[in-house]
Amino acid sequence: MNFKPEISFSTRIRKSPFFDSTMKWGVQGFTVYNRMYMPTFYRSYVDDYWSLVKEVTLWDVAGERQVEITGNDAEKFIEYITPRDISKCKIGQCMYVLLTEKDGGIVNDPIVLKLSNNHFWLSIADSDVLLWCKGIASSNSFDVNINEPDVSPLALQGPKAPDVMNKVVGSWSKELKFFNFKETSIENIPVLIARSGWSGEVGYEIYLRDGSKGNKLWEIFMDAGMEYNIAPAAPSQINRIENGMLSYGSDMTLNENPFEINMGKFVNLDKKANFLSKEALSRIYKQGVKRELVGIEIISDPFKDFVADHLILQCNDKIVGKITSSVYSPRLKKNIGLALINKRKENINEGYSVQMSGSFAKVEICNLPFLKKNKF
Ligand code: THG
Repeated sequence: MNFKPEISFSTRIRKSPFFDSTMKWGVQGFTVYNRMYMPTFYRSYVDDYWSLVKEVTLWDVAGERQVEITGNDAEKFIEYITPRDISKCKIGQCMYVLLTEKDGGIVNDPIVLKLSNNHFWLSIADSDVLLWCKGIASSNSFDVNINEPDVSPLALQGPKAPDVMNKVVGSWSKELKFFNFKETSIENIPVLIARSGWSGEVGYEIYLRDGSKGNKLWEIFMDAGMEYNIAPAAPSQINRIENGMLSYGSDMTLNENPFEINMGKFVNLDKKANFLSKEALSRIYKQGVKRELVGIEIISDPFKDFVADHLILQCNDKIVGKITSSVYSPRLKKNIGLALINKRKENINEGYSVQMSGSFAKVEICNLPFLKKNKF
């Protein structure tokens, strides 16, 4: 028998401000992200992917909630929860950071947006950053206010995204640099527009600042995008794995530290500001890590779907790690993935395999990313 269970809807899980529009435009799958339904596909994962890499797509990513930090110690507080040096972040800039616990474990990997000197947003992945931040702030003496504002991101991604954005807000959007943003409005709807997005393609994120206007904003972009063949879509697992972008919960959790997932470049151990994970990360850096995150190719028939299990990796009959994400890439015409494995001596690539549906498939370790990004 082939059961296809559904996620049940209830009042406990939140609906995004774009929910009605996504239903109207034919959403076929949802995940739950920060206690909010978030679309996963419309026509099919592969059809949605081709629209993203060839044309332009609109995504409801309202589940990427904002944690707003204001107050005199706002910057000091953010410095405290991340090992990255954010002192160089200018107003109007975004920065990708890892939030880390006292033992160096990763709590989340948000984008920081600096709105003014005492005003920041953390645009978070799927974990309880609001609670963690409130706990840290109330057990230390930081002069900060922490809350979840009424802000919901939409993503416009794909090679024709600049044309659509140009039509909606004008030509300044073409000059907006990667990871910079501007506050503006679209037909009186307050928004913040950033050049960013979780894909290897060029794109923007539109942070809606009034949840009651979600469906109106969605239709404005759909209307403007018609002549460019815009399609509703969602964060693409295929595209993000091709481009070596990680997903919190899948490829990293509280049990991994930044060095194990090859994100040492986002750790500034000697930054000026004090931070919670300083002692632990300094020790881990000195000792070296025992695991590494690598790209893999799985030599087998094309996967039909995104693989929803952490498959166990073996090397010469010994368990050496797990595949954290894997999918068939229609562009590369092979099964690709990310894996967390025991650190190899001299980057040895022999003898790796994975057990899938009763038989073993050969696994090859490769360099990341699989594809060069087209986004800059
Ligand atoms: N957009 C917004 N919020 C988010 C995400 C997003 N919150 C959750 C999740 N995604 C956070 N994770 C990432 C991971 C990677 C990137 C952005 C958010 C990213 N990385 C760039 C890359 O890999 O090319 C470069 C980062 C850098 O070098 O600074 O963009 O997508 N609003």
